[in-house]
Amino acid sequence: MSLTLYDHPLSSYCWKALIALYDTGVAFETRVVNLGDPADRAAFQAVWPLAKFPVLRDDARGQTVPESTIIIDYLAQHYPAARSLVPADPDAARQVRLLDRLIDSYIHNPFQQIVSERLRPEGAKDPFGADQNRAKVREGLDLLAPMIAGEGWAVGETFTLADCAAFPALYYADYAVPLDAWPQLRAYLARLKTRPSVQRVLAEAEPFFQYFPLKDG
Ligand SMILES: N[C@@H](CCC(=O)N[C@@H](CS)C(=O)NCC(=O)O)C(=O)O
Repeated sequence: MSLTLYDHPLSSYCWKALIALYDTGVAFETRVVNLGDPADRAAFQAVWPLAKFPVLRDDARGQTVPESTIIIDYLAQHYPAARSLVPADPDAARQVRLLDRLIDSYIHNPFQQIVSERLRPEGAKDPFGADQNRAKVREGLDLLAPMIAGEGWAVGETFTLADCAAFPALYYADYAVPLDAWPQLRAYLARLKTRPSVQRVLAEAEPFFQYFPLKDG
């Protein structure tokens, strides 16, 4: 197998890459990384020093590709089945990439900080910081909502990188900042959940969900 994805089934950024792979049918195998195991962490650091997943290894092309957005861009460039994830039209591609950046920067990343705060040990909690990040997520949702006002996917009728980015960000953010105030995003999330690639990612994560720190609110 040429493609290996270093991942973890609960990792929101891995979901983004997995949705792209499942949706396009590009063949790959997964290498689940246990960052809590020093040997496994060291092995992963040898692949990518930051030890952040997902990372895609393409043995056929001799490439190691970190960062979820770059992985999807890479698949779209080099694997014909994945071409539609980034539109050929430059203006449409720019809109897809813009949404991807906005979603990651202003929803997904501050959400991650809320999770990090929850995982801090007693005595090192930072509820003020968590509230600030909740406010950032709200700002991100305010920004995104009018951009996803239609009935289709994030940019037109084709499922793209922007949709791969949107699902994990909205799904997880909903636990920290319920989407009820953004009905168009709630409806979009429901549409995303009908996608078989998304359903597969959710099913694979299910056994691990007990470890998600915000699952009980
Ligand atoms: N910008 C990166 C973010 C990757 C990231 O934050 N991954 C998280 C999992 S969702 C991770 O590896 N966390 C482990 C750690 O930070 O130690 C991407 O888009 O791939």
